[in-house]
Amino acid sequence: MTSPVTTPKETFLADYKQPDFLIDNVNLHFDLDPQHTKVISTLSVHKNPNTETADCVLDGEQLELVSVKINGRLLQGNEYLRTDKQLLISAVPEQFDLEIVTIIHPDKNTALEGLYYSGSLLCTQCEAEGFRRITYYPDRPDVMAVFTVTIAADKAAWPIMLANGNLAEQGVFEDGRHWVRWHDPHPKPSYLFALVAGDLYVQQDSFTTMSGREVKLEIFVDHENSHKCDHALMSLKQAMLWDEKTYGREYDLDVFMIVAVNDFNMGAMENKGLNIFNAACVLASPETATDNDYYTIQSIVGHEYFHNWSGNRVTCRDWFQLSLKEGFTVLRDQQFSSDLNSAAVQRIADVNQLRSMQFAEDAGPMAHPVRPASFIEISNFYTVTIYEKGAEVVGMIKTIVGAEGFRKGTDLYFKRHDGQAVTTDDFVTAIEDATKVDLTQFRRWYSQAGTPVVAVKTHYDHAKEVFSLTLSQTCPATPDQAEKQPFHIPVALGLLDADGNAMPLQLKGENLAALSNTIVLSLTEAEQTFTFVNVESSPVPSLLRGFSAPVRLDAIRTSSELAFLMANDSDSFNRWDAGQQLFINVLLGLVSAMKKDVELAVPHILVEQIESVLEDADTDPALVAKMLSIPSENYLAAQMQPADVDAIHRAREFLKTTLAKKFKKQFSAIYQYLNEQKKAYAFNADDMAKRSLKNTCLSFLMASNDPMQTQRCLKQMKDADNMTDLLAGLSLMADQKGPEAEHALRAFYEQWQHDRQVVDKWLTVQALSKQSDTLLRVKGLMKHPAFSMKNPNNVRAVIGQFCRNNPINFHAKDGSGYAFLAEQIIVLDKLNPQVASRQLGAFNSWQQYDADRQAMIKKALNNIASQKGLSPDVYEVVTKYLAAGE
Ligand code: 7ML
Ligand code: ZN
Repeated sequence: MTSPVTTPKETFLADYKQPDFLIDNVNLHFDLDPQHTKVISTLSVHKNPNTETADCVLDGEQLELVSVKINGRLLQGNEYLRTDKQLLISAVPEQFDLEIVTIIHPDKNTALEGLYYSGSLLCTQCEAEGFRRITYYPDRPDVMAVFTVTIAADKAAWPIMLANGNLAEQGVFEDGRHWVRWHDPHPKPSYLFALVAGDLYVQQDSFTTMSGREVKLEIFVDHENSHKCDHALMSLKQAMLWDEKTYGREYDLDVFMIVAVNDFNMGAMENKGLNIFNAACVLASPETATDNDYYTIQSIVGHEYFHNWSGNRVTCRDWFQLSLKEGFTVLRDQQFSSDLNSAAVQRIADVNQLRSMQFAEDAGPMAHPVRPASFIEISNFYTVTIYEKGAEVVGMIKTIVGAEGFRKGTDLYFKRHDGQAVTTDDFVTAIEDATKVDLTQFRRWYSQAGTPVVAVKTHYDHAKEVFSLTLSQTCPATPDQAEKQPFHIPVALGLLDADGNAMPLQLKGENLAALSNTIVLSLTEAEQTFTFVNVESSPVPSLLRGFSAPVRLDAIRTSSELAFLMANDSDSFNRWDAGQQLFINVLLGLVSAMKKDVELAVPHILVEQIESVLEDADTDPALVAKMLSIPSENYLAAQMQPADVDAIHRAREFLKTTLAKKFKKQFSAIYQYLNEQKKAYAFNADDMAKRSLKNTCLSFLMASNDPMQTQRCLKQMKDADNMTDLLAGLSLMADQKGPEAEHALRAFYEQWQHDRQVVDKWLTVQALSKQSDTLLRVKGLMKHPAFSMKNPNNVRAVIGQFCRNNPINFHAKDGSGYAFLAEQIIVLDKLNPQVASRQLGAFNSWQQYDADRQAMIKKALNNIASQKGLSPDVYEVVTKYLAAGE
């Protein structure tokens, strides 16, 4: 393997040092132009009294340097040192004004970091280290300064010019140019800086805060999207109110702005007072956005808004602390969604995502703790571990200290650290100080990677009426950590009697039974026994209720126990979970039956359970839809070593078809009933639940291979007044062969070709088709005028979806999927390293497949690794993947 010219450097948490220079005020002046933007930065700098170094080192990449002045004096070329990443000025005074003029080229910026040109828009993305592509600066989050930003540009081309904070002044020049000045009074790190300019439509609204201040709300979008703003504005107002009620957090500027942009590396960004969103994560109309889109938009708008406190007012000391703001903010957005919609559905979706993505990350070559100890490229650490596991970790703290204690803790955290850049440890300490709960051992969740496995043994003594539960924990080794110390694991538990009723929970040594049907045990040792007394009959334990900890439960439960829990548990999450485990057992059984060449059959016990789920379809349609969803092929693959891609696919199809045929009458009746109830589209939990169950029924009906059902599907598409029903129909059609499917796809494109968000859906539906010629089709789509490799949403819609969510085609026996991905990554890395590196994630679990496939993937990885001039992003991931195979 050849390495890049200079091997990218690894950064270590243990090497953290305070900044040598601090900045009080930043004055930025932009002369905007897509080809050639001039940036004049004036900094008031002073030496950090706590450090020694006298050299002032600033970060800067891909900048043209025009001039450097200290206290108004122009420096000569020999008075500073420049590398491709830094500017070093030696022998500076204790305190000085520094003026730096740089030139940048937004139109050449395909990496979409720093200031870039998107369509006819100029916009920025600075997290984590994009600000250094705008000007030389100490681009680290523990340097917080007050920013004043002046933007000047041609008025006709750039009528709207935005930056953080409040609008201070504006004016026009005589030559047709104009200028605006923004001032943000809250000190902030450079990663929260933002600038947007362009010809945009604005929709306005307002919100009155808990102290009675009126805040102006504005959303800026392309003119063609003017009808897609309502939902985001509504979600924003809901988020503002929710954060006041739930966390006592009030907004702190006169205006809150949201901008939608078409080219964006991530979902969105919480820049102070000026959140920038990927257009796909903020724009919605019933005709163009699905229920899922509406739901996600609400949660992302919430997420970015909540960062105003968890991230902006209190920020991260360094990037190893990323989960300080992200884990906590994800927990906050999950709570928000849960409070506004169905709590059970939200929890199921979160756990599904955690198990399918984060558990895989924890078990793979990129495994890292919630607070990593080192990285090469920080952009690679915006991971499901930092976000999703990070949220689980904060959620466990809440479970351990209780909701009230948690609120006291977060109040203290915000008060104590307002305006500071702090660590995850400071967060935990604030909770400890407010609640007097000792979280010393709990802190291991931040430093140890890997998913703990909790094994369960039970014993019931009939004569003594004693039930004992022995829990033991282990954690598999991860790349940098062979040995693990025991975690503090909160295990929520209930006991059910033979009739499915809750039993009293009295631990030995306690005088009374717990008041609630669920108690939280603290598992802190490698093995621990919990003894319950006065247990009148042999109980069935319901363990880890609500998924109280991000662990794998290794409980040997028979199908009948699972069926019993599925039918009787009062915890709806655990009812769903028991159903999923039953599905998994059945599917793995089918896979081994296939290998032995015995005739396939779906066990009666599952059929019975599905029957009773369908019987009360109208009590909770949302939950019923979740109960009917068969675990994904990817998730099943992770339960099998080596994973047999083809057998898993066939088993899943067999199960679906069998259930579809068995319950055709029921599916048909529920479908019809819900379809007749249909009214004009509205986004609310009730209607969403009904559409979700209706479309689940339709997907089973289509699996019954009855041509009549195809007609039903086509009719649904024809009658649909909303994208949820239309797209559900189209995805089902795209799995089929023949002229009807082709026609449906063509008609859809013709109708929606003017709408980027919808065209991306059209691309995805085709990339996910189970048809065996899908890779060919994907390659064709990449030549379609609607597709550009420079647009991250296009890349994700086609390449990302094909490689991650179409396992039967991506893992084709001939290795064509692997070769395809490698080729695309090589092309992408030259354009946009962050996007390239993310796509590489599709190879994360490469070692779980058979020897032939592993060999082909290894070849693909070596192909990537041997390229000259790889970005640090791709370099880090590809070398870690390859190292795991040695
Ligand atoms: C998570 C974000 C990023 C990266 C957004 C970029 C963000 C960093 C940014 C949950 C909901 C919406 C977006 C994201 C996400 C990966 C995921 N600070 O706010 O975290
Ligand atoms: Zn975030």
